[in-house]
Amino acid sequence: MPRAAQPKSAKPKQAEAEAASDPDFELRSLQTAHAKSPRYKATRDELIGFYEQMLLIRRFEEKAGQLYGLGLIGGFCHLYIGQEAVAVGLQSALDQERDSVITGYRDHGHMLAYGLDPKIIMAELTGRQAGISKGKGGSMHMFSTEKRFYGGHGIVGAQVPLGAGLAFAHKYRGDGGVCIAYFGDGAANQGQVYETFNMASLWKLPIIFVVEDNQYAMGTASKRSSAETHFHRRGTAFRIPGMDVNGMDVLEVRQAAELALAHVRGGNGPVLMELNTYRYRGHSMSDPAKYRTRAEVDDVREHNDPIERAKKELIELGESEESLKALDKRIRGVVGEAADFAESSPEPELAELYTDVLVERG
Ligand SMILES: Cc1ncc(C[n+]2csc(CCOP(=O)(O)OP(=O)(O)O)c2C)c(N)n1
Ligand SMILES: [Mg+2]
Repeated sequence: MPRAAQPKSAKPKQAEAEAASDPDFELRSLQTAHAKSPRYKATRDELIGFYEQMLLIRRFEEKAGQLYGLGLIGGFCHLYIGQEAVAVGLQSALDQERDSVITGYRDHGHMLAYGLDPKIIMAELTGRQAGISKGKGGSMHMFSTEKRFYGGHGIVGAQVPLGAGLAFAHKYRGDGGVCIAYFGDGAANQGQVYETFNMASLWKLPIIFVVEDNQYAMGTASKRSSAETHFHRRGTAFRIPGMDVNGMDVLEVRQAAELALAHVRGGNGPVLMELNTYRYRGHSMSDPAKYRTRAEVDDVREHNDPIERAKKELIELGESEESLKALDKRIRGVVGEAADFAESSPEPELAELYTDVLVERG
């Protein structure tokens, strides 16, 4: 016997009424929606694209590590290995014509995920004229106004208020853009972050705050430094909705990014996303990594690697091991060419020392 037809609007109405009487509904709504449908339904081609970008970041970073060891890269160098799914999942959802991105010093992956040429990034790392910052910035100070990538910042947390400034500009100009401001679990304990949360929420700025929780700030585990390690809850006092996302699964990151972007583009103000991830290498190239065991790192590599996860899914979708091997070979070629380009490019002219420098007159 057919069941009595339910009036279609009954359930949503009830939910709406419940939501209206719950002052904190908005704060949880994105996380609730995310938990219901956490993974992006990618076509095989899309998943290959994500895989390729993550692999490019990994191979690029491995090469950067080698060049550093050979003395071809000087200064600080913070590698992104392990965190690839975060930048790729989030930035693949952006509209590159209008959105902007800002991050800290662990920035090579974000630039590659934005489609910037590996050659000019590697040339910057090796301090060459052809580098994206004319060889004067190095690893931590990469910048491209053309691509709306605003750095590359060495002062922990400084990019967060700057990101709010970028978001303010989007709103002021009415260009429809959204800013993604990335920062670490360590930076999340800074005062300026919360001053920014307040202003951004008060002014309903189009910004997504992304905490890349890679579980360590230099040698300190987040649980040793942070009273609240559920970073997505930290916007609650400023009425910023939070999302808790598996940063080791590119499809989950992409899906969460879409929800967050729709919320922000709808004029509802900021979202705070916690991306749970892990860095395999030391904090920087000069980190002896005595604060954790080899077994801990190996365990994540073996069971939770974002690239291996995507590869397994591609094979399940019918992609052959051979074609994935060929893809890896091609990416190694691209990275090799970037390294050759960087090594054979000239250093900046001495006159370059006097360009793009801010001098205050007394
Ligand atoms: C204001 C400031 N304080 C301290 C430092 C030194 N420092 C550089 S990186 C870092 C740790 C930051 O960790 P986190 O925010 O978790 O980012 P991650 O390195 O893990 O990406 C510290 C303390 C700095 N650069 N700036
Ligand atoms: Mg960290």
